[in-house]
Amino acid sequence: MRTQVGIVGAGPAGLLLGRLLERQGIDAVVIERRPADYVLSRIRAGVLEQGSTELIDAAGIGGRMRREGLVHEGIEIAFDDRRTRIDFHGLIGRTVVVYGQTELTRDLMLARTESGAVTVYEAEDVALHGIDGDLPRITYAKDGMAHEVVCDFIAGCDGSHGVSHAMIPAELRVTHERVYPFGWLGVLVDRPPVADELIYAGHERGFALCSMRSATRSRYYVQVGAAERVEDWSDDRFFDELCRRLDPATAARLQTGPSIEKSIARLRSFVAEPMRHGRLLLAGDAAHIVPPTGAKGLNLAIADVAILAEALVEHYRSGSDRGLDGYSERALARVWNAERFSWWMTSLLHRFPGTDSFGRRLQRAEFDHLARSRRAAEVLAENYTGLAL
Ligand code: FAS
Ligand code: PHB
Repeated sequence: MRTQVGIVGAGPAGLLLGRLLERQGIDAVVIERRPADYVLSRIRAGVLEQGSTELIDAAGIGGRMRREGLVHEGIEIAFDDRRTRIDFHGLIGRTVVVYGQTELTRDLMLARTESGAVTVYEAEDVALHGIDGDLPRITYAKDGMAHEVVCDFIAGCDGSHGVSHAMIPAELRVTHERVYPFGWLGVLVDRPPVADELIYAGHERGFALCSMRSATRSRYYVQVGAAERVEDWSDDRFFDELCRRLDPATAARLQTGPSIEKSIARLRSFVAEPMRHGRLLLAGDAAHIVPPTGAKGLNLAIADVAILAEALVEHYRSGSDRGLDGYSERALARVWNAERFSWWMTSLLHRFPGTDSFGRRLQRAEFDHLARSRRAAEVLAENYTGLAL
């Protein structure tokens, strides 16, 4: 098979890149190792930055997001017995949209099916070749047959467990990582959300987050130890712990119910540089990971893809590689800003094992400054709603 851009991975990064290229008449084939249903079954992000929603609109797949997504003008942040609201719209005139990653991925898959663009699911033994030459190739096996896709470029959108990032030569590759000594136990439940907006709670017992997917479906998280196992957490134990980390009025309002999904996400910050080598370009989790505290992971993947699509269109339209040559540096500038913000939100709101009284009082002072200073709140609002793409 021959295509212009071979895309490895049918997560949001790969599918959105394919969509943006298709809209510009550039042919792309997506190669995914899992079945489509499996990709959709993974419960992940829930918040889209304003820039992300505008790009999704521009890609022509924003209809359902605009109908079903929830526009949020702010978030609540609690710290022990104190609470403050960060009014994004009042402070900087921007908002976010609560719309699950699963739904965005579903919209992207449908658009791709309707356009007839080629997506190969359940591809086995996916491998990349010739990225230093002019005609890189993707090989894979399916139904016992060997296949090959000859490309002009390969976009590695295969997430943190993919094969693409390892194709950057070890002597050129620099990685930066911070592993946090805790994870997030998340529960999805078909009950109305406890509040109209998200509540981030930094409590003595640990972090908690009250989020949602719709007016009838809620998403809750509690910080748990790094060694915790999901099978040790019954629904009752989860909701009991969640309520102990919320203020009494909120806890009293919370409607519990049987979990329809329950999982633990380990938290880490990770960046692999550069995001390009030869004809291979990395985007999304294939190049970087952030703790979900700042709701940046999915939005970073979208931002990478916006920059990459622009660079590929420039190459095919004008023959210039200025965008491609600058892709890694431009994408990484935004990645590191998001890494900093996600690390800061995580450091502010989580209970770190071994933190002494001084460390805990520093966290409280950080919260008090945020609650008291309009400028501090504006900085959080600017980062949470996303810098302009
Ligand atoms: P993805 O991992 O979504 O997609 C990569 C795709 O590549 C997958 O479908 C995978 O099957 C495929 N693949 C892997 N190896 C392959 C191979 N060798 N060949 C072919 N295909 C291959 N972000 C937030 O903003 N908020 C959150 O609350 C949040 N929660 C998260 C919880 C968890 C458990 C995880 C893991 C991530 C979470 N994230 C969150 C981050 C997440 O949303 C990612 O940022 C987002 O999925 C990034 O999208 P992609 O880069 O497309 O990577
Ligand atoms: C979610 O709804 O899954 C969610 C929202 C905000 C975050 C992390 C996760 O920061």
